Amino acid sequence: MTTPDAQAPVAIPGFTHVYSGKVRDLYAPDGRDDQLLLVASDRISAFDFVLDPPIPDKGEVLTRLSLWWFDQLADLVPHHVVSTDVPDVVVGRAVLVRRLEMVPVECVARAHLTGGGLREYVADGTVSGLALPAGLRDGDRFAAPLFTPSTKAPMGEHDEPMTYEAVEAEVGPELAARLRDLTTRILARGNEIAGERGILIADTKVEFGLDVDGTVVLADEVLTPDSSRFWPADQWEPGHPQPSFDKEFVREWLLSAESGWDKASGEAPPPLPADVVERTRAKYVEAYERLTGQTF
Ligand code: PZK
Repeated sequence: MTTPDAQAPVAIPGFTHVYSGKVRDLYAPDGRDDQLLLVASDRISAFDFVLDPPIPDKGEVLTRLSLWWFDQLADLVPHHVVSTDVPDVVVGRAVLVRRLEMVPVECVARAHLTGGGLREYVADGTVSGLALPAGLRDGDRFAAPLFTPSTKAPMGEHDEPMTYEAVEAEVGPELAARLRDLTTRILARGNEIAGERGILIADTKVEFGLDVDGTVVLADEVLTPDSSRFWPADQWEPGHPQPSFDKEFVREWLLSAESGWDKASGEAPPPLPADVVERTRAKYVEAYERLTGQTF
């Protein structure tokens, strides 16, 4: 007998489940092919594992944050949201969206040097093939956000960095230039706003689609802690890895002796203790409230 999955996608009347990522689920409305229902679960991932238990309200916090950002970005780019009038079982954590032809490139922008960008810089002195000055440290800010696209790998595999020329070859030079311009502007705008509220957005991944007349539309979720690295501005100190705004307690506990987990074992991590779950929930709510100025 197998253990029932407490975090499996729910049945939604009038919709058919079509796909699940680590933390989100996608449904199609029965009888129409021009829309999708995007559901943010309370699942959380760390070190490439989906953890147990879920973080209460995470899906709703991230959905509301993403909706708020779409509005902040509306003068830069149209977005895919049609309605938040969704079935009761997913109310608050789902949006009905326009079904688009998705652009087959992960559009990443980096405002700070860290993660995969840092690894390339240390190896080659470049980020996404662009030569950078010597002596940059983990966490340093670039003069302007860099476009560092990657391939869309199937789930379970890792996205691979793509050069800008590879994006041009994939989608054509005109669309490639539009994706670069939009992705870097979205992060620049995000940081203008977040900076005033004590949060740095080190990098972000956005997805675009094309509507029926070829207009580039911002899809998926935008500028959430799941799609971006949020750092507390008051603790920013280049030269070492920065504390993660949302998953700091999760990662710290998993790597501590207390969890009994060995990251190198390949085994699934143990269930998170209640206080780690509660403190993590509080960080998502804090990010939402600081950014939007609204009470969750
Ligand atoms: C689409 N994803 C990723 C997101 C998942 C998977 N507006 C759209 N039109 C067509 N396709 C997509 C979107 C959007 N957004 C997004 N895959 C397809 C994804 C959430 C949950 F399981």
